[in-house]
Formats: sequence, C-alpha cells, structure tokens
Amino acid sequence: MNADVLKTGPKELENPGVVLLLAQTPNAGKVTYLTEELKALGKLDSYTVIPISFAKNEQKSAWFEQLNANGRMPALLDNRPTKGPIRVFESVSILLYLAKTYDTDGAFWFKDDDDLQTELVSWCAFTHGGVGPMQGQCNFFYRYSPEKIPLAIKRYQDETKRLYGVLEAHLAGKHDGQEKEWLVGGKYSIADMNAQPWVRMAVWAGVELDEFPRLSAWVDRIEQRPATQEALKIPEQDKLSQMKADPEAADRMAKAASKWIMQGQDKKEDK
Ligand SMILES: N[C@@H](CCC(=O)N[C@@H](CS)C(=O)NCC(=O)O)C(=O)O
Repeated sequence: MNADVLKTGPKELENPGVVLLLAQTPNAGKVTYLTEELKALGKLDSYTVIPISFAKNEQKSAWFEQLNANGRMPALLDNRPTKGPIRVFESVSILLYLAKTYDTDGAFWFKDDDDLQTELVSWCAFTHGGVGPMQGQCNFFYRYSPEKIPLAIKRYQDETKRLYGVLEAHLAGKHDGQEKEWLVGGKYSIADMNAQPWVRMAVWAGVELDEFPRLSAWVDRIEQRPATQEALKIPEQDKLSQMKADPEAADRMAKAASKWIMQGQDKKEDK
C-alpha cells in the first residue's frame, strides 16, 4: 500500500481498527452480516463504514485501488494497533480474515476442527465462484442492460437455478442422508453468510425461490436474526426492504444502477 496515495481518500481511512468500504449490495452484505454478529457478541466493539458511491465511480479512484486493485467493493482496511495497517479484498477473504482475527473462539467458523473448516471453505468457494458471478450476470442482463437478450437472460437464470438446486439438495441431505438447517457443521457460520445475501435477492435476478423450499426456509432463518436486520441497513436500507415498502422503488433503483453500469461499459468499449 502506498500511504501517500491512500491519504488522498476520505479521512476516516485513518480511523483505528476495522474500516469497511462498501455500498448496499450482496457482496457487501456478506461482510456486514459478520461484523454485526461479532458486534452483538462483543467481539468487535465498533468499526468504521465508508460508503462507496458507484455513481461517482469512487471504487475506481487511485486511493481505493490501494485497497483493491480490482476497483470493486467491498474492501477492508484494518488499522491494527501494533502490527500496522493491512488491507483485505474479495468478500470471502474479508470474511475469513475477520473470523480468524476477531472471532477468536470460532463462533462462526470451525477453529478446532480442520475437516469442518475445510468443508466450510469449500462451500464458501462454491458460492463465491458460482452463485455470485452467475447471479450478477442475471442482474446485468435481466435488470440493467437496455438491450434484452433472451438467450443471455435464460443462460444465467438457468445456471443460477442449477446452483440453488445444489444448495437445496445439500440442505435436504441428498448425498449424505442428513437434513440440515445450516450449510456446514450444524451451526450458522460464514459459509451461510457468504451465500444468503445473494439467494435472498433472487427476485432481483428474475429467479423464483418457490421450487427451493429448504433454501427459502434457510433464507428466512438468517433474515430473522437481529444482526442480519442491522446489517441490511448498512450503509443504507437494502433493496428488498425498499421494494417491499414501495413497489416503484425497484424500477427507480434499476434505472439508477443501469446508468452507472452502462457508462462504465461504454468506457471499456472506448479503450
Ligand atoms: N468477487 C468480488 C466481487 C465484487 C464486486 O463485483 N463488487 C461490485 C458490486 S457487487 C462492484 O464493486 N462493482 C463496481 C464496479 O463494477 O465498478 C467480491 O466478492 O468481493
């Protein structure tokens, strides 16, 4: 990290402890689900949130790219008292870092069981590499693209449903004969936090959850946790709640997102 470039960003980047840079999206939700759970257990006293504006393209500024060269949020900076600052990028690696550093007795991971922790990492990788990227493409072709391409919409919605089917079968115990409430080891863990923020937003991708009853129940179970409800307000109220409160909100939010996404797309095509 180049400290001089970082200094050109918001002054809150110098706050002690955990600093999160995020906007209200599923990838950010993964992280705030955990920080709010850790706060509730007294494992993380407080932390700083720096809201990132996509409309202003803040995630592509030089100071932000010190924290994530990929120019995407979420990103984490931890201004540690003795070891100095460390940056962490990619939502799943932020979850693993926070768990190891602040959840030291393993409330949300498997500190004393390497096999279960390996299983947890497998499910985290499955969601991070599959559900997020496929559903993200659904969002683009179904919600944001001004040109509606049926084959692209179908391709990504089908793949998202296929991946939901894998989660549904796992919860049903299709392969091991064990019905489950949680993805790994019989407890709520970062494997669940890493997946639920995407699955709860199925409707935004144009995908119905009706054919996945166990997955729907799992979404609701996580949704009802007080820490989840707090997380869904960071840095502003989540899309789904806004849509429930105001049926026109979906259209408004899709148009606003489409504008900055398509501007970014045009810039890429100019190069
Ligand atoms: N694999 C990354 C994906 C991050 C990502 O795609 N973030 C999006 C929002 S969900 C973003 O920052 N988009 C801004 C842009 O594309 O410029 C992660 O999980 O952290």
